[in-house]
Amino acid sequence: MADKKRHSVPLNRDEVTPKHIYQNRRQFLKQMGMVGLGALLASCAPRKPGASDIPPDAPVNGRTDELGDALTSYSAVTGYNNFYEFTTSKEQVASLAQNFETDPWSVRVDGLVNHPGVLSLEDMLANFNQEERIYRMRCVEGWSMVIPWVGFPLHKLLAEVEPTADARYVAFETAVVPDQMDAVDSGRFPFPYLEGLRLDEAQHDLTLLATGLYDEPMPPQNGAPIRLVVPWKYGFKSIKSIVRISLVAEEPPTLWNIVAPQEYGFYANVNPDVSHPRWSQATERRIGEPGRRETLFMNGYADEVMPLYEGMDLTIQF
Ligand SMILES: Nc1nc2c(c(=O)[nH]1)N[C@H]1C(S)=C(S)[C@@H](COP(=O)(O)O)O[C@H]1N2
Ligand SMILES: [Mo]
Repeated sequence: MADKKRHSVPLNRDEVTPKHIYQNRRQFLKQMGMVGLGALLASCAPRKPGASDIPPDAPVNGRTDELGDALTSYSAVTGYNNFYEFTTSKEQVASLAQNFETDPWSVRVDGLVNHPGVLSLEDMLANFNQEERIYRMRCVEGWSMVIPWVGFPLHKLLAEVEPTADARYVAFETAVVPDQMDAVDSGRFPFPYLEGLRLDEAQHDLTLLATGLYDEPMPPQNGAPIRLVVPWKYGFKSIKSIVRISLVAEEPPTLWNIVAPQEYGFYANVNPDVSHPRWSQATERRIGEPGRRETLFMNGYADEVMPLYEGMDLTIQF
């Protein structure tokens, strides 16, 4: 691996698994899963087999989020996706993305930081303990899922690169690979997909860089090998297949805000009281459930995240 780019992040010895224990990423993630999820898994059934061995509608062992909502099935989480670089057809993302090349992968971290650098996926798996987070995901279109992610809080990475005093926002960018992503040259959207968070939102403990789901490495259709998950915001903020993270002083441009600023604000916090101009956001269709259910303010995370928005009018700064 002499040609692997070096990273500037100091290793935290307590969290490092020696690299010789893994032969490939899948195995390595499982190892990290064993480390990070050991206590949780000890009380569970035997570990899941490889993704391809999971029957389409395998029961999810009665596992739920903290509100008691059942996990969405693996087949739905990995078979109904938004990833417009491949297609706008949710059912076709999985097949069109299946050969997306994500190894090797690295993320450039730059801008207003004391320690800019290029982090390989292996660096991030080794340096940041991988943990499971079961989060609700609410798409702005009005459907939702409950997904058991594997990953690490973004604040750990930010702490390593040390934002400078001028840094106030974090900008994220998705890969653009025209020969592997059928729709990036269609002209319909101004790729690369861009997203952004205020620095304090990015540093919130709920904000995750996810490297897998259901104890498996991230499937391509879900944003392999590393994507953002911001569970109190509409799903479009949770940008996939990230290649660049930049600390900046001004609110960064975001794809959906560029395309339709009246419809998609920078904050995009889940809010049943603020309608999308073309539809109500009061209810949602939980994939796998009949009917609709009420959408929760801040997607049910208000207790944790409302301190971020003190003094803001969330109907204006939506
Ligand atoms: N790069 C990129 N990231 C993206 C999207 C996209 O089209 N491209 N779609 C977003 C939207 S609208 C949603 S709802 C979620 C869907 O994530 P999932 O397919 O893993 O459920 O990804 C978000 N991240
Ligand atoms: Mo979405």
